Formats: sequence, structure tokens, C-alpha cells
Amino acid sequence: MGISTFFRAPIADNIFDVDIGLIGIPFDGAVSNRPGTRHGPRAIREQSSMLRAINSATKNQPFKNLYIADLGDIFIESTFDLVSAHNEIEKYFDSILIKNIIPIAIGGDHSISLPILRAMRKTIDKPLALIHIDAHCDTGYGDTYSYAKFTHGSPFYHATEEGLINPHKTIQIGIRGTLNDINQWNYSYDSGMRVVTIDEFYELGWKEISNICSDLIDKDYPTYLSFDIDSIDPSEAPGTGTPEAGGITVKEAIWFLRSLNRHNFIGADLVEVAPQWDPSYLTAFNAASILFEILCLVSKGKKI
Ligand SMILES: [Mn+2]
Repeated sequence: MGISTFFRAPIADNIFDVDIGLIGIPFDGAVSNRPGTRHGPRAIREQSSMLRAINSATKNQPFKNLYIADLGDIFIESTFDLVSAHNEIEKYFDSILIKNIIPIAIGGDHSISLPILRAMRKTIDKPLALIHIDAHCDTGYGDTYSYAKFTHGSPFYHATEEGLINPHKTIQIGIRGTLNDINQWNYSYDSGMRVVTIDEFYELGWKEISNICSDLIDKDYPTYLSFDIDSIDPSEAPGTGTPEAGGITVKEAIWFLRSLNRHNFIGADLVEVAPQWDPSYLTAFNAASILFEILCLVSKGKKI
């Protein structure tokens, strides 16, 4: 009944009461390859309506004690001006965070993480830790990547340079694929981020990677989770702009996310679903399932 929302959650009637806000960001103004992530939030909403409220494996019931609401899609006016669009996104998150709402953003291309992190950084006294699951490091910049300053391939370069995230408490997981430039992701290594290639992910296994996350980031440290759907193998998530062969499975992603329950997540995003490249809706459905695990993680231990 009613109109489509994330997990059939209520549309917030009084935003001041919301504990966790599910926020769509329909934006693809910064993509390098196939467009379409502006359609991601609505496709994930629709598929998420098939999921139930209880996590059978972890017994989490995120909706039981918290007011989790769909805050709708951000309306971005300056879609042809990337910097202005990012400023609009940042202002929106400022308005959410001042009400103590924990944000989970549904993109949108990966450039949206930058304005979200800019807003989040103003609410805490130190750079955030980051757990970043992706096929790409997204730290390309300047002459190693497209010569443009802001793209969906550069948010974590800027987030580090602007002091939003602590590179020594940043881990990037699932990295693979082809490059434009041999030095494209040097910044991740040079700045001290822990880069886990897909080969290392399978050599060590997801449990060991989870232990590395725990060693790197104290359990109370404010941590942001960014999940790019292109971390998943294209056989299970073809609906994305920059697919890379040989990724993790949805099952591994879900197991791995559940294992991160020791961390203090203060916000999260799920990005890069471009549903029109996948007429089966499988990508959006898998994204909705991953989003539910993220919701369980973020809601864990939070007050009423
Ligand atoms: Mn990415």
C-alpha cells in the first residue's frame, strides 16, 4: 500500500524525530563511463519493498526500536554544475546532521560521498575512518585521471586532502580492473591507506580482511562506510556504470558486512547503481539486500 519507499519505511512526517534517514541522491553528473545512476534510488526503493524487517542470520530488527524513515530524494537544481551540485548535497546533509539524524545515502555516482563527508566532518572533531568497498580506489586526480578536479573517480583523494578522512584509518577493499594510467591510484598507497586488492581478498579471505579493519580502526572511532555496487562481480551486478570483471559475490559482501559489527558507523552510502543496464532488476535487488545489511550495521547499538 502507499507509494514506494526504502523497505516500505515511512516517509518522515516529522523529521526531528528521525533516528536514521534513508536519503536518495539521484545524480550522475560526475561519471566517466556509462551514465544512469540518477535512476538508482528509485530502482532500489522498488526492489527493497520485497525485503522483510528481520535479519534471519543476525536477528537484527533495525525498525523495532528506531524511527527509520525515507527522507525522499534530494532535489538537485544545478545538475549541469558539479561543484554547485555538490554544494547543494552538502547543505542538505548539514540540515540533516544538525537534527542528529544518522544518514544512509543511496546514490547516485560516487562523487556524492565527498559532499556528504564534508558535512559529516563538521559534526566531529577529527577526520573520519573509512571502510570503502569498491572495484576502484577512487583516488585518481589531475594528470593521472581525466585532468578534471572532481569526478566519481576522485572523492577519496579530495576527502583526504581536505582532512575529512584519516588515510591511516582508511581501507579500500575489492580493488581490480584496468587503468587509464599506471599511477592512477598511487595516492591511496602514498597517503597510507590500506588497499586490499581482489587477489588479496581471496588469498586472505573475508574474515581476515575484517580483522584487518578491526586492527586499523578502533571500535569507538567514528567511521563511514562507502559501498560501491561495482565491487560486486558483474554477473550479479551488471547495472553499473563502470563494471569490472572478477569481483566479490553478493554472498561474500553480505558475510563481510555482517562481520563489521564491531565498528562505530556514523553514516554510510551505497552508490553507482545504474538500473537501466540491467533489465532483470537483479542489480537493484542485490543493492537493496546489501543496503539492508548496511542498515543493520548502522542501527546496531543506537538508542531509541
Ligand atoms: Mn567508487
